[in-house]
Amino acid sequence: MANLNGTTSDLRAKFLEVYSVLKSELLNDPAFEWTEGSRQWVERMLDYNVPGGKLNRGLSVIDSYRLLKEGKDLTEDEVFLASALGWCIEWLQAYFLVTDDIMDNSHTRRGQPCWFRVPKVGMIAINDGILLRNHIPRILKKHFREKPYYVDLLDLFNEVEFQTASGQMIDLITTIEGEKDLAKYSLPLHRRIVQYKTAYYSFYLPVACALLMAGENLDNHVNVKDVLIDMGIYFQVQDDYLDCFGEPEKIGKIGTDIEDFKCSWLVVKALELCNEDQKKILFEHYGKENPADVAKIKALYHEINLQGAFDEYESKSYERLTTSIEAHPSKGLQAVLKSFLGKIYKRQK
Ligand code: GPP
Ligand code: MG
Ligand code: MG
Ligand code: MG
Repeated sequence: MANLNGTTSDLRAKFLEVYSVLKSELLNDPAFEWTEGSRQWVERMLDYNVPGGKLNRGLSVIDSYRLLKEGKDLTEDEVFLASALGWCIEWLQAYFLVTDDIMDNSHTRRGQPCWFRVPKVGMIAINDGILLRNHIPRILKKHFREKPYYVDLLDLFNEVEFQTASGQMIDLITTIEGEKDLAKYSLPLHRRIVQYKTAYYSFYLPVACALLMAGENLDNHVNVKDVLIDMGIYFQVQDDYLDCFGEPEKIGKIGTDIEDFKCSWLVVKALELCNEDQKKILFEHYGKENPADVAKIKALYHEINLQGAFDEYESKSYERLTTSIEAHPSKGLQAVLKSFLGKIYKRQK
């Protein structure tokens, strides 16, 4: 069998080829009577929203599957199927981001205007989000219908979507409580939000896909799941940090958490570190659209050295995660988890 495992850039190129295949299947889906206009719309919408990110979630399905096979070369067919599952996660992510940007009133994403801000798109973006979501079971049906793990795959995507939407719901309704009393924001509340809105779909889902493809029963991998959820929480704390302290050119988006009154890790930590006078500033200026209010909050964050608090959180998380990973009995799964952690530790985008 030819060596299909080559370099990372090879893998990326192969992965992108699979995107073209899946896109063209969707654009010729016999369940719909396509017109030139509708086909062009969907193609532009997909190219704008699906492939432009870091592709970490998608690529990690192939990576994880290969590590589970303990370095054995993957067949052409295995690479295609793992890539197709990786793309299902990227489609899910595109659906979440298109709709999240409307809900968060965001401006840019992946270095370009959010899809709903593109002229003539506007609220059509909501339906585009629904379409993106509907593409996933169509991809799965076309390529996995005959597999023994098909039902488990469908169930996995359904469960994870439910968890994410529930996390998004608490992310959104928490701001109503926060506006009444900012002091309600706490680390346990933050943890609950980010566990559901981010960790399941970003960290557990790629590995769970690889495990199902490898013929594993997910019920036997609860400890892997726990480590991945813990890693996903750390990843969203980084996202919260970068929302304020990241460079928009690097992260591809302009932060809106302060304006949106979000229960971000930063504001929770700030509540912990502020003296009474500083707390007054926080209560007065948090959650306001006005750039002068936002600037006051950012100045306060610098004053109390939130960056230092984050650095400490980051190294502690790294140590804790490394310890849990090394306690895992399977070397293959240790490698999967280590590779994930290596990709996100001290990330700047
Ligand atoms: C990240 O929150 C969480 C999501 C993108 C999940 C959205 C879920 C839906 C059901 C729509 P975020 O708002 O901090 O992300 P970002 O900073 O990328 O906007
Ligand atoms: Mg959001
Ligand atoms: Mg957002
Ligand atoms: Mg964010």
